[in-house]
Amino acid sequence: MITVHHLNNSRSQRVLWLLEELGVDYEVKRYERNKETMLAPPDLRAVHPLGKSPVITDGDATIAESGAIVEYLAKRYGDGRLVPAEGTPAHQRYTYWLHYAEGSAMPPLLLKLVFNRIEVAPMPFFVRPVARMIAGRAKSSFIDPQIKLHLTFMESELGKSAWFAGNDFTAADVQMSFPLEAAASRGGLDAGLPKLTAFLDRIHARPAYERALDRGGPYELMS
Ligand SMILES: N[C@@H](CCC(=O)N[C@@H](CS)C(=O)NCC(=O)O)C(=O)O
Repeated sequence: MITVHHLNNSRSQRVLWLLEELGVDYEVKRYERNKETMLAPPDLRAVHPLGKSPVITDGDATIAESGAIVEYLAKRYGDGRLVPAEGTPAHQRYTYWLHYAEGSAMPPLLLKLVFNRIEVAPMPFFVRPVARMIAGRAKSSFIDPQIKLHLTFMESELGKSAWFAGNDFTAADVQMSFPLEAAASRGGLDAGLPKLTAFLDRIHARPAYERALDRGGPYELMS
């Protein structure tokens, strides 16, 4: 039996979604973020030394890193579904997006989250204006332009085909959902990006996505 070690409001939601798309049985072990630090509880480190979510266990195997989990589940349980045929251009694109989501799209979105939090963090009143100025500069000079660059790129790619790897929905779309949901909650995903907005609407309407929300509990990404 597959166990998904699921942290609330986190990337592991997309693993639940993929399992629902594949129709595979699994159990969910829930972990709650620390309300102040937003970090995962220490017991997640008993599953994997980094203590991050998602991580899954399947028999004797423990698999961390969402791209690796998505690849593992699609290969092992997909029976050819949700992965384009090997050796095709669609498979090349599939591999690209599977890696791009965490390797390229997430870093500026994570920086945005960190600097947003710095702006509102409790600190001595005389430090606050300086901290806010530095955070504001980091966002306006680097982070926001990088996010825009990536969103514009993704928007143009979705102008070429209905889904990221081609005209069929694949596990790469599941992997790509998280950066787009993070962008939507952190600002930056607006009416000027209609293809990305439509992508989110389409995935949110999928019955498997809905079922995964029922299994995972509330899902509200930090802004
Ligand atoms: N690149 C990793 C990132 C894992 C990660 O940072 N997960 C976050 C949840 S979205 C986490 O566990 N945060 C809590 C913590 O770092 O303690 C992946 O895709 O699996």
